[in-house]
Amino acid sequence: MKKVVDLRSDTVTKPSPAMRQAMLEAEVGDDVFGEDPTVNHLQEMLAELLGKEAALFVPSGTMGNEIAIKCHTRPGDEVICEYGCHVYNYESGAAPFLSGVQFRPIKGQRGVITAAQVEEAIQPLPDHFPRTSLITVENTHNSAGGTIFPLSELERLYALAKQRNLKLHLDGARIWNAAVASGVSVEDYARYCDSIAVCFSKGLGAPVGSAVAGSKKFIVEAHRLRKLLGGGMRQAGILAAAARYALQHNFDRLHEDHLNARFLAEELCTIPGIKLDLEAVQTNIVIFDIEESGTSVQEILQKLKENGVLVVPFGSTRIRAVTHLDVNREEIKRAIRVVRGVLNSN
Ligand code: TLP
Repeated sequence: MKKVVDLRSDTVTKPSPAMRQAMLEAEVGDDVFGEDPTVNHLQEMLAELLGKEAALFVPSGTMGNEIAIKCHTRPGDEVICEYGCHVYNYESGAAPFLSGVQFRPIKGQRGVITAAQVEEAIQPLPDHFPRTSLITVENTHNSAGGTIFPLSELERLYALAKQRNLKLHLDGARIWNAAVASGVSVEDYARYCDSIAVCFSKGLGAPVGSAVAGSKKFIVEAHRLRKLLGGGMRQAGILAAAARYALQHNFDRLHEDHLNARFLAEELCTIPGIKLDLEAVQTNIVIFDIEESGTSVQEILQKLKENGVLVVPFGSTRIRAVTHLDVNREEIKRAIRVVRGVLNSN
């Protein structure tokens, strides 16, 4: 029985034997008391890597983003974001629920919103408008297909935020991919935001774990909110050890996933019935449209599954495939053969 090629997300990776060994050997303590040496070390490492004053280990990317939104806003405020972004679409409505804010989504170009667009979306001051207090940016942008937010535009956005007394939060769940693909350091990206959320459990391959980073003041409040949200973990060093291992060993290799995604995308383009924006394939995500095939997404997904390939639906006519460290080039080639076979059989 051949291994299933699981391209549903880079979240599906399993800890390698070496990562498990690092977890086994982790020194631990009670992290709610701030006494877990491995968590503390990871947080210090990360703050330094991102050039921020402090960082906090949290259970998930969603919690990291939501803590940041709650820190930077008051109920009734408005948050400017891009239409397809994660905080607006895929966090179960957490921001309105937990922080009492509403979103003002603006349509970006491959996930990128400009300072000019944001400036127009900032509410005027009179009392009957919601108060704009926060801008969120996603890098890489998941639903745009893993696209990179250009540093120059981020710099302009941050300058605008400062000028208008707004905060800027960066959802950097896949900032690692952006850095490897663009050659811009994570520190340079993080320079132009007040807070950043990063994930260890996506392309870096850790089983669990994310973090937020920012000023010391921000992290003191983030620490309180993590407890409030039920995210205070005890001997979390076992998880932090996996995250630390992921950062040390799986960061530089992300370019392999990018090459695999590029290869996959270029091959998918040659299959009749598939449409794909090759320019959007900048990191490890490939989104393709199957409308012209005359078959439904659900039918294709089912046939792919029967042939050992897993992907996820992304809207009514689109499918997303994500490359990661548990899928090699041979398996990508197998996935391409299966997709070709399924679409040709229609
Ligand atoms: N994204 C998941 C799904 O929720 C869509 C995936 O499979 O890609 N920010 C971004 C940009 C993300 O893509 C995700 C996860 C998160 C935040 C949330 O991370 P977790 O799942 O750890 O809460």
